[in-house]
Amino acid sequence: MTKPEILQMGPYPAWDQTPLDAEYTAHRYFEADDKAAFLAEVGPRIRGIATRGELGANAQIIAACPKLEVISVYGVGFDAVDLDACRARGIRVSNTPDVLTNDVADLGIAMMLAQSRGVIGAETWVKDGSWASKGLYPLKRRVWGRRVGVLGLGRIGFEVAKRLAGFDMDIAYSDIGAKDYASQWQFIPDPVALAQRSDFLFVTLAASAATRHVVGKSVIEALGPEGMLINISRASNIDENALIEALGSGQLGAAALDVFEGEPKLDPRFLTLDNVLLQPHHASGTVETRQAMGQLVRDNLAAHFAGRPLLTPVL
Ligand code: 8YV
Repeated sequence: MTKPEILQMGPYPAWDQTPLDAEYTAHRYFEADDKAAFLAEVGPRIRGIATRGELGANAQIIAACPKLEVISVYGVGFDAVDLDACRARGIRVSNTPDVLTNDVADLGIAMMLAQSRGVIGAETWVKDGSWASKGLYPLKRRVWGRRVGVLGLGRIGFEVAKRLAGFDMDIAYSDIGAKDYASQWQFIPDPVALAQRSDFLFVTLAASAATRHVVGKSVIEALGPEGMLINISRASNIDENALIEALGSGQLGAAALDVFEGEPKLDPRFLTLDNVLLQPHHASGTVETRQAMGQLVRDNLAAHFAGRPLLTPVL
């Protein structure tokens, strides 16, 4: 039997690539120099797309694949997939929820701790000889017991909040409605009010057109000069320009970010700020989670091509 032809939007580890290539003829979009010519050539034969959370599949790519049946996303976020285009053509879409939740939450906590306690600067202090030449490392701010807001109490936000409870933090959250599984935490519907009462604000919202820049100037200013913003969701949830300006002027105390507009080419102003911790979008980046994500990407494709329901459908 001939293998179904799929479009592959980005690289996968070898442990995923080998089994993928065994089942499909994977056309590597990310390796094509002339993407338009590449799409014009292979697009008409494509039945599936294997993509990644941050790469998705836009309307132009979907339109170039008239026989497209399924898009399998390696990631929980599907904001980069044009769902309207998929709906219009009955294209099925899957993602990889659950398997990455705990690792993403872990990194968010690590970022908060690292930034608040100055872990990165402290290591430099040791390695560059400052400890010996200048003496004690400057004092940093406590984490435990302080007030924290979680913006978006979905799977990841819930796991973040659970971990924060272990630090005896005073936890509140915003979401579109109060969650029946979160009665132990204060529900504050308005993100500005949440930021106002928070020392730390985690952004754990699933991104969509509706959540774009939900963290804007007013939320950032409400968090204030002593506050810290931690983003492990998508850059589009935050007005990045307002964030950079507030970090530069001191209107916001600090930030810890795993996601950026236009990543991996981030706004160069980030590199000049000393009150921001920058991470290379790796919150789900453990061997264990990435293996589970890759398996789920293939399992969803296999289910589709065997005529079975998707395991983790988005559409
Ligand atoms: C991945 C992600 O880093 O789950 C998501 O939505 O963005 C991340 O888990 C990414 O999809 C891997 O390319």
